[in-house]
Parts: sequence; structure tokens; C-alpha cells
Amino acid sequence: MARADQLATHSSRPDGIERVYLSPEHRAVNHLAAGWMHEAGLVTWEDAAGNQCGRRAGATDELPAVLLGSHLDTVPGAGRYDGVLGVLVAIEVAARLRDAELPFALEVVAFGDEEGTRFGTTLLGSRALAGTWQPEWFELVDAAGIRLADAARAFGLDPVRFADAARTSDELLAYLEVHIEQGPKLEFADRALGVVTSIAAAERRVVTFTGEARHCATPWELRHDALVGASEGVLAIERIARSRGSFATVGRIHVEPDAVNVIPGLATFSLDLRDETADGRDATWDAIHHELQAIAGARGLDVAISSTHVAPEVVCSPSLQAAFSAGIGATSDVDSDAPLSLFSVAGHDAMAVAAVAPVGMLFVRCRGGVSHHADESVRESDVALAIDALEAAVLQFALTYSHDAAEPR
Ligand code: HGY
Ligand code: MN
Ligand code: MN
Repeated sequence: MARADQLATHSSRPDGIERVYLSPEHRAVNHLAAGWMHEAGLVTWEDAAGNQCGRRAGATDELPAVLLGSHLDTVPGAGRYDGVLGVLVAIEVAARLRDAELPFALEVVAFGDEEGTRFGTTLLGSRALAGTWQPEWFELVDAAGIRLADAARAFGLDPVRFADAARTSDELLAYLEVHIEQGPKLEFADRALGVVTSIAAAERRVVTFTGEARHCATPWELRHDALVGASEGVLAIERIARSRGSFATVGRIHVEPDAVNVIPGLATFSLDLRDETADGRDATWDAIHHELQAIAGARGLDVAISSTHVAPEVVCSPSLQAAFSAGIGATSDVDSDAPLSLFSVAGHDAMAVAAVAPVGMLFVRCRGGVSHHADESVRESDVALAIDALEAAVLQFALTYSHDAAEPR
């Protein structure tokens, strides 16, 4: 808990936590995490994409690894546990297992960019590790117009070498991530921990309504107000997504010419749309898209839409779900009922790592389900249970892995 408080002091702003990819704050927390990884008995290195890594070899050095971890970057005005808790719990479990005989290597990773706060595209660190980095991402620019490639060089990385961060499926047996739930389900059920079944399918878009910028003296019947059209669209998005059990958020909106006495000629907003499945997400989008076009038509507006991020749902490996269930069962928090399983609406690095290894996630209760806010809070007793559960899950996985490995082919 003290380490989470210490990491929280590394922020680019005085009024809250903000720590973005390839920033001085990223450099500072990689250094802290490397020190703690070293204390846990791990050999440490920073990979070619700026992820902080640690490894404890297995019985022999070339064994594949079980990878534990999460991310250290944040959204603007973040809490101190999103991502951070998973990295610190992973380091603690590595320390506990430093002398354990394991049939695989144990690695810990602190990803440098899960949120996409600086460059807009998410999961950059974990997609570099998964080998799914896209070369066009080097051309992404931040709010100051700095290209990702230049930010990487300033951070001490070489864009040409980013591909060296990629790990193969031969090297990784599994990825296990502990994360705060960022929702209220565990608290409602009075549970400390929960097993993640799948991570929601997501798509991010930019929706732009175009009308006519005119004097605010323009009579009603002659107006083509882009902001009123966009506003009707935002309310339609809420109504349609809610009625279909999808999650839709308009987090940003921009208006032009953005003057008090001019009817907006342009209004452009972000849309983050998620659902348990890609089919559900796409069906909700079809209904929304139809309604946005109807609104534009009725108001004499144009509407343009672009997609900026798409991710299918990721199903957590059944064997890793079982390992986490066993892990929860081994903690002192064991309830008479089976551990709670739930799907994650929030996105996680596990979505990216799934391209190269089976993934499992363990959720930890957070107060009021609050996250992406300074009020983010966890109980120390729940964190203690999460460390016990992750340690037990790794040992459970080792048992089944050794057993399967011993099986005659
Ligand atoms: O967007 C998400 O769900 C995550 O916090 N990046
Ligand atoms: Mn987050
Ligand atoms: Mn997170």
C-alpha cells in the first residue's frame, strides 16, 4: 500500500495523478518498479518499448515463463490503484515464490501504456510485448504535436528496435493479471475477489455533425445547428445502448466556431461503445448509426463517422479461470459459495497479451466501483487476499502444468 502511495507521487500535474507513456514520470516509476523487482529476486530490464520487466529463471534458464503484471500509466486525474495494484501484487508474489521450485520461469511486467492517454491509441505497451505493434503508431502525435517516435527516442528507446519487445507463444505459458474491478458487482455481493470470465468487446469512434455556422439572430426555421443535432445524438446513444445492455460513453465533444453568438456549424464527439460480445456491440452500433443518420436528415445536417479503435471480446482461459478460482478458495476469505465470476466491461492489457498467451484475470473489490478518479480505494485486507490468491493460482497452475507435462504425449 505504501508503494502505491509512493508511485502516486509521480505525476505530471500538481492537482492529481497523471502519468503517461514515455514521460519523465514513466521513467521514475519504471525505476521504482525495477528496484522492487530486484528486491524480489528478479533479473530486471526495460524492454524495447519501455515496459519494465523482471524474470526469475525456472529450474533451467530456457524454460517458458508465467507472466504476471499490469500497467503503471494512468488516465488524467486517476486513482492510485488502476494498473498499479496488479504490478505491485505481482512483485509481491514473485518475492514470495523466489525460492519455490517451479516448472517454469516467473516474469513480472509493468506495461508503460494501457490507457492511451498521451497518443490516443490504447494498449501500446502490451501490444509491443504481444508482437502486434503497428508501424503507423510511430506517427501518432500527442497534444503538444510530439510524434511517438520522437518521444521514444527522447525516452532512450530506438523505434527501429521496438519489435525486439515482442515475445513468442513458446516463451509465455500464461499471463495472469490482478486488477481493481472498476465496477460495483463485488461490493454488492460483499466479495473481496472475483474471477474474470471475459473482457468486453470495444470500439471507439469519432462522430462529426456538420451544419451551418450562422448569426444567432437566424430564425429557427432557417437553422442547421450542428451542436443541437449532436446533443440529440448523444441522448439517442444513451437511450439505445441502455435499452440493449451495452455500455456507451461520449467523453469528449468539440464545437466550431465555438463562439457565444454563433450557431455551431460543426460538433464532433468521441464514442466509446462496449458489449460482452462483438456481435452485441455491432448490433447496438447499427441501431445507433441508423438513429444518428435520421437525426442528421431531419435537421438538414451531415454526419460523418470514423473508427479509431476496435477490439474483440477476449475470453479468459478456462484453466486460468480455474486456477484463480482455486486461488480464491485457498484464501482465508473462502465463502461457502463458489467464487464469483464476472465479465469485465473495462479494457485491460490482458486483451493484448491474449494474442500470444492464454490470459486470466482476478478482480479486487474497489469502494463504490469508483475508478479513473482520485476517490479510487481498496481495502488493505482485500489486497492481502489478492496476493494470497495470485500466489495460490500460480502454484495451482504449476501443479496442473507439471501433471500435463508428465502426461505421455
Ligand atoms: O478503457 C478502459 O476500460 C481502460 O481503463 N483503459
Ligand atoms: Mn484505466
Ligand atoms: Mn487499468
